[in-house]
Amino acid sequence: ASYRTVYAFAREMHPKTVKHDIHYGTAGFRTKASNLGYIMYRMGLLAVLRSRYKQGVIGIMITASHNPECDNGVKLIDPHGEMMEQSWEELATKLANVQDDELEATIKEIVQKYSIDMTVRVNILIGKDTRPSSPSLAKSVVDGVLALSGKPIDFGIVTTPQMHYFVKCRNTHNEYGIGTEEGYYTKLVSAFKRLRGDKFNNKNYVNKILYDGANGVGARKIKYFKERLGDCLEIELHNDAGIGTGKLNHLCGADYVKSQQLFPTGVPNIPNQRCVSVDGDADRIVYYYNDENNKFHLLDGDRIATLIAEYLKELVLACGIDLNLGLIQTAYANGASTDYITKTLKVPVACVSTGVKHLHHKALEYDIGVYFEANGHGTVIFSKNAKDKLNEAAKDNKLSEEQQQSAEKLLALIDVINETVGDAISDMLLVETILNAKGWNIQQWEQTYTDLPNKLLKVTVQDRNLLTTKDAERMCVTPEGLQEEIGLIVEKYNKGRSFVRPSGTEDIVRIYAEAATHEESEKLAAEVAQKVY
Ligand code: NG1
Ligand code: ZN
Repeated sequence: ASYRTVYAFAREMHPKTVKHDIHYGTAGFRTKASNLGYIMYRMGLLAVLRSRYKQGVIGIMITASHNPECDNGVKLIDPHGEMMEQSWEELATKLANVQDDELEATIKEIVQKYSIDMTVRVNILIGKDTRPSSPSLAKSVVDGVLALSGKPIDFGIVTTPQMHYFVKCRNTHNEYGIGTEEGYYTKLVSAFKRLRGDKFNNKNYVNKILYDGANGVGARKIKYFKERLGDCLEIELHNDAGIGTGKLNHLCGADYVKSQQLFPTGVPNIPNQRCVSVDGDADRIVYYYNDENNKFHLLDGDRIATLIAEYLKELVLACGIDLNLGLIQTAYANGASTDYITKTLKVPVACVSTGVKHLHHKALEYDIGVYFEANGHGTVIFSKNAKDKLNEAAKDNKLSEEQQQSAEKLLALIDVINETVGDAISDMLLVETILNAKGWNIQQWEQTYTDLPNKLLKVTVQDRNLLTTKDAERMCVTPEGLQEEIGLIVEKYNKGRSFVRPSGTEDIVRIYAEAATHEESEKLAAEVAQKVY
């Protein structure tokens, strides 16, 4: 009987409105919000199937992250709090594109293929960002969940990383943390306070930060942190415009700051003042400041990753436990950061394809896996082995006091970190903890290495899928001859490096170039772009 409901609902309330196929990409489905009603409904259906199959709680996040306010999107979250497994992305694409009258048959196919028991009672957690289109899209998701007799649990407006956290908590019987907003704030803030102790300021570190909320959910949620952090860390909030003002991500936010390499609007320009920007769903963060000559300085995801890796390595050494630490980057990582990590920090670096799921997956191979995309999306994950050993060490009276304390510090750091996915606010608390521990201002952090000037371009092509790549997207395979041409161009530049790849989230090809000087990096990017058309 429930299959009948599926079709009736679809036909009457959520009919397919778009003719062309749309794909579940690196960030789920993402397009103009007005085209997404039926997709949301169908993702509600899919979540119930996935939940019954995995016998666990599944999450659905409605957001288009850093994209313009008129866009929206949806992605599914697996029981461990990770992005939905890749094999099911194809099912998502299929279910999204069939005709309304093929929905029931498609569902039956999935049920049969995966031997899904359709009588299992399941909970689906639903969260959304601040976009004006999100409430009605959330209703469509709820209808999808109900059509297959699942139980929707609405978390209202939350950040993407909060959703990942809730899902993980609910699937681990609150062992990871309490699966509520309050539980989330309490876990992160109490660990942060434990690490900071009563030394709010330390040497050159001043406990004040300007925070650009991108006029989105990151602005809303930081208020809960502010209340709880008190004098421990002063967060001055900017870009907190209300819902529907059209200002979301506009001339501000982490994506704007990183891709334009510009100071955002709406944040006061105070020389040498440490600032951060988060993106529209608060899973990315970048640091920056303007110096006394009004020159802009960006400290991006690579910078955050190196700071974290260095500090964790120090602590692991100090507690004398044998844990392997690795750092995972993508081809977009600045060459200078890779050099610094491998040669100076002597931490092994792996390079994987763009998309957080690839980084996360690779990071699981280490006891401590630090992963960041240059754009500021990343986190740290700790293996069970690492956690067990640290818990033992913290209690082991045969160890020196310093060793025990280092283990305790690492355990507290684990609690500041949202291990499920990149989390702008959690990452900020982690960076602030490290800067405080080192007694560093932002300039000292920046001095660890010098970024190579770089340029990111995008070009629109007829069919971006004609471009295929290998070697973690650093080389292109087709069109034939393109890689050789790029190679010849790159050779002409001092410290030149360039690669092209089709975007997984937009209908464009991206071109990245870095070289010894700013002018050269721009010229190199432009020359390579010429070859892509
Ligand atoms: P695409 O559009 O595939 O380049 C972009 C980002 C990714 C990732 C995803 C998901 C760049 C160059 N690419 O992917 O790093 O964050 O969006 O949001 O920043
Ligand atoms: Zn985002």
